[in-house]
Amino acid sequence: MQPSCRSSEAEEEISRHPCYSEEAHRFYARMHIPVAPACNIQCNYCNRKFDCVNESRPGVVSEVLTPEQAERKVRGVAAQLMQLSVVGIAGPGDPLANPEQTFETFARVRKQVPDVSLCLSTNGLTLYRHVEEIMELGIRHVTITINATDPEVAQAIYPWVVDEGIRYEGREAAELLISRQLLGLERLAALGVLVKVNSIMIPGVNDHHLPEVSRRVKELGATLHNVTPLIIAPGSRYETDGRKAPRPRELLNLQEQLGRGGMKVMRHCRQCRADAIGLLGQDRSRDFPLEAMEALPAVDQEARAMFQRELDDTIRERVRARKARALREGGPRTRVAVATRGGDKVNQHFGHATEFLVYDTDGTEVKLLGVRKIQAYCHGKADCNGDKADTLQEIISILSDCRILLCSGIGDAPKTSLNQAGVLPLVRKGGIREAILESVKYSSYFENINQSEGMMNHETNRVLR
Ligand code: CLF
Ligand code: SF4
Repeated sequence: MQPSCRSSEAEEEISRHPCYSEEAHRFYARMHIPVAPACNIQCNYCNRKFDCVNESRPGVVSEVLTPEQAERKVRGVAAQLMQLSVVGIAGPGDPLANPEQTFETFARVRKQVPDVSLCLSTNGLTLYRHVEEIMELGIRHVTITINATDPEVAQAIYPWVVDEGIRYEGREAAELLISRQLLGLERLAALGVLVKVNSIMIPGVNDHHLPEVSRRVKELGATLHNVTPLIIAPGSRYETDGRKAPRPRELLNLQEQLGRGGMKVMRHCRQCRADAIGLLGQDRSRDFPLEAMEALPAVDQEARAMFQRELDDTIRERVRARKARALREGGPRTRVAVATRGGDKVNQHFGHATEFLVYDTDGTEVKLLGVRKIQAYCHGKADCNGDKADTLQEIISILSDCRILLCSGIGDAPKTSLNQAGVLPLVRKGGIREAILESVKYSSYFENINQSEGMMNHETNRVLR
């Protein structure tokens, strides 16, 4: 295939993938099917009682499906969820430690719903052995979790790996895993597969090393780098060691550093469950119980195609408009946190939010900087002592670089505390972009009043509300 054909094909494949395209994640949905329970390595942040932490929220347990059940479920979901564009296998263990179940499931899905993209997420230990099957099944998106390319660093993350019945430990385990991950990446990228690399930022272990990881995986052909904050599974080695998640600002700085190195960086990852269904940030898995799938109508391919063509038009128009409004370089920026349940809307109460989307705006353009999980900190000190004031302080420190917080509702106590910390909480509903642009206008107005009348910030907010 000519390189230009390959690149336009890749662009099209990315444009409908909610993880590979920031724009697509507002419109297109993914579905994870938990068919892979076993794992062949040990990560120090993982506890096998729960789902694979590399692509899932820790502390979550998914019910494992057989390939036949998974097929039934995908068919039922595709019949109802027209925006379903990707079916992924990301656990609950490592998909390639369960190759029979994983590839049988993909083959069944490919037959039943040919229009969805197949997506595989793996620790990469045995990836190189499955390149042929991946190509034959037309799996175009593969994620490898690579936390280190230096065995010295990797040793502190992986105590052991098992390959073909042999257990490797220490440096030997680290060297084997890294060499296999890089080999798999290189082979797939050379064949035109869109390889995303996930890395978990572990302060004091690999945070300083991730720019080198980014450089190396880019060199080998990775399309995208997704760095997510360490979230420690209960009962894991890192929990015992007292390791901590990075601060949001540290993660943001690292992502910006990687971006400056020329790598495309994913900033909207939601660390999904291994059985998640819906738009990123939404989990509708409970809306699609396996028992209800039999009674559903067959998948209407024509209706799906028509629906998705309309979505494509909407996305193209948004991208065109965004480019036309390109950020004015050097203009003043305002950072805004948004509480949302998805759907590209401000629609979440402050008290119920488990994450905030954080944007920068110059008053004309709005740019997503990343997702800040606050549930992550619930595994920390604030949650353990059950003290609401501590929890609030934790949230405020996470949002301390934001000028405005948008949510659909907020109580008096957090409102006052946020104001005192210099974060202006505003109650808004509706589209995120519109709400951000409108609120930035308001905030400037009230800042002016503050200056001329010497009013306190929290007073102006009371008037605004
Ligand atoms: Fe799933 Fe992963 Fe495929 Fe996406 S998720 S297997 S690439 S379809 Fe996406 Fe979820 Fe982040 Fe993964 S937001 S955890 S990056
Ligand atoms: Fe756990 Fe996933 Fe690591 Fe396996 S690869 S040990 S399931 S985090």
